[in-house]
Amino acid sequence: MFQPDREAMPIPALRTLQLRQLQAMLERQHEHVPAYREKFRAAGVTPGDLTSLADLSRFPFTRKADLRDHYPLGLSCVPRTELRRIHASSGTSGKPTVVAYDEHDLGIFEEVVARSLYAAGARPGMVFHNAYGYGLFTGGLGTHGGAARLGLCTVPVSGGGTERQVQLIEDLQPEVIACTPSYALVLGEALARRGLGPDDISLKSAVLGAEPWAEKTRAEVQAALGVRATNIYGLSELIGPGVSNEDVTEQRGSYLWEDHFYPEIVHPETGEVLPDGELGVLILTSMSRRAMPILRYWTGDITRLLPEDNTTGRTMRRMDAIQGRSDDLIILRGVNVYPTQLEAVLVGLGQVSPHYHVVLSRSGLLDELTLRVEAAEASAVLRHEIERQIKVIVGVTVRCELCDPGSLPRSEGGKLRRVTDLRGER
Ligand code: DLL
Repeated sequence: MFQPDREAMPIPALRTLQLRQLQAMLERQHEHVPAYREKFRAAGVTPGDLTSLADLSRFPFTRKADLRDHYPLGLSCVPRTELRRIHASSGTSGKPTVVAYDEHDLGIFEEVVARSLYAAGARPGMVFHNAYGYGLFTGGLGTHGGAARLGLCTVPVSGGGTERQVQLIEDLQPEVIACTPSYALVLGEALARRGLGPDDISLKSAVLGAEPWAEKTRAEVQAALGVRATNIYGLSELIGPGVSNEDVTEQRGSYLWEDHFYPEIVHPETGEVLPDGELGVLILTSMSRRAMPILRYWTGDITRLLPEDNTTGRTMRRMDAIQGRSDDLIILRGVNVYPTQLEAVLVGLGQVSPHYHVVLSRSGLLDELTLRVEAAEASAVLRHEIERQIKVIVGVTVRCELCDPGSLPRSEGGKLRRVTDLRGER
């Protein structure tokens, strides 16, 4: 599903479409969402002030905290009865961030994912091994909907159960696989253990995302699975996966579906809009969504918009791979974790001091999180209880290490770095 009328739209027409959609979105937010009305008032702007795309920089950012403050559906523009799906991702305070879709929004979600899968090399009639997690996470159901729209035959295997996944790849002969890049490496190893090389399986394309990854990983996945791998980017607040995707023939920069998501790059400290080509925080506006359009969302992801020298005929801009984050979000095997979620569990336990430190490392192919905590008594029971509660409450497996009181770093007035990342380049 290549949509030339959209993906190759002449730039002046694309800019006009964006402006019209942004104007309509601001009006709807102003009319239906008191929180946006208040944000506009505080910034001294009204929807009528947007007469050109450049005017958008006068409007306020939306941050994760705004979604949390108006949890669960305070930023929704439509009555509850019009909602057709709700997804959620983890938030800093333990409360998830909720995103709601109406019928129209689910149609957009399918369209942008179908476009992404097509760009990744998927074609109608192919079998699609979907190993993104199904459930509240947008990865599984999001790619599923797009695959149906494109005309793929989906195997909704979800995450985990590596041996079964390998068996299904052998038996059902999928041409396309979607999963996190780190899991693609795990699958590659599992295939090799069974004596299966890239020529023994049918896979041609891998659609990898939900966590940062580097060119080195691309080469490893391609060699292990015999695929061409492309980068899919997205986030729940905007829609889910399918905000952008690389083209399989180019593999350099993901096309941002600019008819639905308006991108800006801003300076991480001043918030000033930076020109194309410069690194900064990616800000995205989901212009066309009806139920919960988000204005200038501060993604925290550091990247740049690439100048338009592409070879595919698309007129939309590409974004570079994500270089890092401007906040303390940890992405552990595709799951978003904030250090404060771990802290909340420790505080709730009451038997340890609130001083803790997170060390991220790599064991073999998978990321590991070691949580170092100060405790007066180093008992194995306490250690296991912390690990168990974090698994149940936060949803990730961590290794806990108890240390002597006073031994962990303390803040020296500035921001305390709670996280040491030893994972290096992938
Ligand atoms: O991870 C949506 C998704 C699902 C994208 C499947 C791609 C594939 P969240 O759980 O809300 O949504 O996490 C969003 O994950 O702000 C980035 O920091 C990170 N992220 C997502 N895709 C990429 C990528 C999904 N391709 C957060 N490269 C984002 C680097 C990524 N980071």
